[in-house]
Amino acid sequence: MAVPKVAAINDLSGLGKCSLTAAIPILSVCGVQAVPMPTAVLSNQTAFESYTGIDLSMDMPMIAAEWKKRKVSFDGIYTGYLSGVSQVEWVEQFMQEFANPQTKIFVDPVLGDEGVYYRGFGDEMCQAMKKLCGKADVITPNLTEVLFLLGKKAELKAESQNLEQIRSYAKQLSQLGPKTVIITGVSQGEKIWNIGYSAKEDSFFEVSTQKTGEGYSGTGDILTSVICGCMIKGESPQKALKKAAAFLQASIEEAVEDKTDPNEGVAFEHHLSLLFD
Ligand code: PXL
Repeated sequence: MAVPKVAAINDLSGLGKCSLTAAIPILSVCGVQAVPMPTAVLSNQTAFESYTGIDLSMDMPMIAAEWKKRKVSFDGIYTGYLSGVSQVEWVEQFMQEFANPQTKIFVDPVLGDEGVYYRGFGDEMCQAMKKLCGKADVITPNLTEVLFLLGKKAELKAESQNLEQIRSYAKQLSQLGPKTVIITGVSQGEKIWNIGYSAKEDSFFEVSTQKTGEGYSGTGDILTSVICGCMIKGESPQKALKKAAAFLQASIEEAVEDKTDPNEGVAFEHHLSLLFD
């Protein structure tokens, strides 16, 4: 079987082990070719106290035009951090142009965390992202992103919401269009839950892991990258989520042991072998 190709539309951050620096090795180890479309090149992810970077919005159409000439066909399109509304809108056009009926579309609607938007994002970005979610087969928001996308108060703490409530959010989000919604990293007591909903089967699937350490950079990107890699290989969302959560837990545990600065991300490099078949 030929190596499947996934267009990975995300930023390239030097430090922080997020976005493309997580997606490329993870897709590779899953046996999937990452074809990166860098949305921006940054010194480090934006939660560090400062960063510098170059936005690639002007270059992305030129990259896509070259890909068009090569008649590339993608088995998947995977989007993560987009630098603003115009990039989100451009990505929608990219999907129209490059997706065929077999292409699986994964949208990680990167908007914020811990009840607040990431730097530079707000309601306009949320509305654009909501539209992009409508084009996806699979979306993987965290709880803050879920609340923004549903127009609710994002400062609502996960702890104050029961799992039944969060399951109903997953179902509501599927009405935007995606067949599978996976709400990631929901903290409840000593556990972290990932809650999936399959619209086709009208059923939920969930994986919980032990809570360890603080919120680390890139954990959402790692989870979505594993889910994307596994599902492109034909695995079910349920099996993909199980693998992703186990991989993430091992990577987080090592970062906790190493007392890693949460902005630096987790020790996923040492656990990539968990993703081999
Ligand atoms: O992991 C999400 C993410 C991706 N890319 C950049 C970020 C963040 C979160 O802060 O800053 C550049």
